[in-house]
Amino acid sequence: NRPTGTVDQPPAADRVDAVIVGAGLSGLYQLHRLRGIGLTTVVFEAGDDIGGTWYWNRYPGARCDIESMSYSYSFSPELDQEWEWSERYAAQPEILRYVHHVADRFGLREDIVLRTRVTRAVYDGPDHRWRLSTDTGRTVTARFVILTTGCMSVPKDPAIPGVDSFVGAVHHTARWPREDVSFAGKRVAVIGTGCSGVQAVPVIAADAASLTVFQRTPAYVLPARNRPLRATERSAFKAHYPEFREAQRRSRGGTVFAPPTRSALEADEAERTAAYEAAWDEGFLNGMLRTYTDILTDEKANETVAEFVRSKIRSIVTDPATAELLSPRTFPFATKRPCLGTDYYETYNLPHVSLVDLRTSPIERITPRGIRTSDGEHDLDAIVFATGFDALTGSQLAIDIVGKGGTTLRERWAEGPRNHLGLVSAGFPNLFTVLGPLSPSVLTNITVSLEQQVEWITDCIDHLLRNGLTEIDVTPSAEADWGARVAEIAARTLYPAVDSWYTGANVPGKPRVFLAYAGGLDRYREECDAVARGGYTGFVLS
Ligand code: N01
Repeated sequence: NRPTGTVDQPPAADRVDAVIVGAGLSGLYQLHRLRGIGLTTVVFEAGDDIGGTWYWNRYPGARCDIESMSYSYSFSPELDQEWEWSERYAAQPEILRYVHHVADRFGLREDIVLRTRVTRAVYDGPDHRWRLSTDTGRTVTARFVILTTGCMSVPKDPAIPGVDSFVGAVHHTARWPREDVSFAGKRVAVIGTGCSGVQAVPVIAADAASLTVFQRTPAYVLPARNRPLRATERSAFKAHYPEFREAQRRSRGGTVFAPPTRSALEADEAERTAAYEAAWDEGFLNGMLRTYTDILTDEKANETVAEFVRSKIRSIVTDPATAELLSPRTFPFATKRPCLGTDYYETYNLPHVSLVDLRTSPIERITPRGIRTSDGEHDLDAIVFATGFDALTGSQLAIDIVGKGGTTLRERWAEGPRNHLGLVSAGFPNLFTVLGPLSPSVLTNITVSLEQQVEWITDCIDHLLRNGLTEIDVTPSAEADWGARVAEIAARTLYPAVDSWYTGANVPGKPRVFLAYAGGLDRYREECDAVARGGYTGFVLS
């Protein structure tokens, strides 16, 4: 009982029902669901294997900061029962093995075309189809396009002069080679101290002859407390997996915990310290945020956590000057994503590890021998860039997308992204985005968010096909309302005032917009469901 309006063509054809761009966690699930409603679908993947984020980010120490039992698909109870996570926080190789297991188990590979980057997508109005071009010369037309291109998949150019002159090895954490990289006996630099740098630093330090960390802004790093999972623990968890998955779906951010009930400022110092100590010992990304209600909304409340973390840094790092340099003071706790680390601060006590403060000694250029700062030259054998991404909008704008009337997405988003529900932009019909801007995305456990969006998109396409409709577009007013709502919710928090990748401030020239929906995944899901139930309010179906 295939829905009406689908085209029965093999994926090698140049005419399919749907194209999915990107074979990471979102793309694979989107493929599975579109097959479920009978669509012929092809997935184009730029990399030479599937896995997306977990394919590219194979740097030393790469690990998820959401617990493995939570950071996984929930759509298949059988998958939940059969897969065995080995650690509390899974490392990149294990997550990639899981992705491959899912692709095999659900027979997804045959519709995935690797080593093929979608470069251009043009909407043919009269034909109601997208014409896609790729860097291999293959072209295809599709009724529907789903961009599962990742929220952090375009590495940011650190724009430091002289990189090409360096005679040693240069790596970016997000483009790590597949073959082993050994730093044994080498003098290594890491530039950047966000979550990637924080994970890489202790592991590289264990290998290298010397490690110099070039830091512009210190991060708040909480201990991960990673450990192996016991078989008894896993089976006890699995006995209640369905209820846990349901609780995840209903949660604010895709992780399950009891929400706080009091302001940090209502508690006295002893009570607060006890709460923060417990969170520190537990090792949870949201550990501190779940102590009190106002950590992300009140600067004074936030400062109590920030100072607690600084006190921990002072207690771990033996050199007081280094401890002070590592102490974040320029932005409130969690307004940039906090990091989970393993022995991060402890690493600075090692004799062969040093820290360069780029605020006082900026990099002037990279030279053939190393890195020259205003204080002199550091001789090096390898440089690791952990300098982040053009987040949330970068991967969509990397494709030359031309919508109705010849308008490009780059033009439409020149002042910042515009869409309805984070899903579709006006003038770009039948083009959906998963984990894109103005959706909960990066503020959540993305495995839960991506399932919610993929399921909504699939139901929407099914609705169109069953009703003999060809197009879903957005009214400009719905788009404007959604943008205003996302901004208004963000304005109630401390997020928008901070220079971060959440606000686009890390990429020179990028419009400054708070890029995620901060109202919670639970509320977002309700809004999306209400829109669908109401006959797709704000959208134009024809
Ligand atoms: O990138 P970032 P990331 N010269 O943008 C510095 C997720 N993630 O790859 O802050 C010198 O956070 C920059 O300094 P500043 C997670 O959501 C998750 O680390 O701009 N320094 C900053 O210190 C995370 O938030 C996991 O002053 C330069 C760093 O580089 C997101 O990915 C693991 C520079 C970039 O930090 C991004 O993390 C890893 C320059 N020219 C990542 N340019 C887990 O699940 C930038 N910097 C655990």
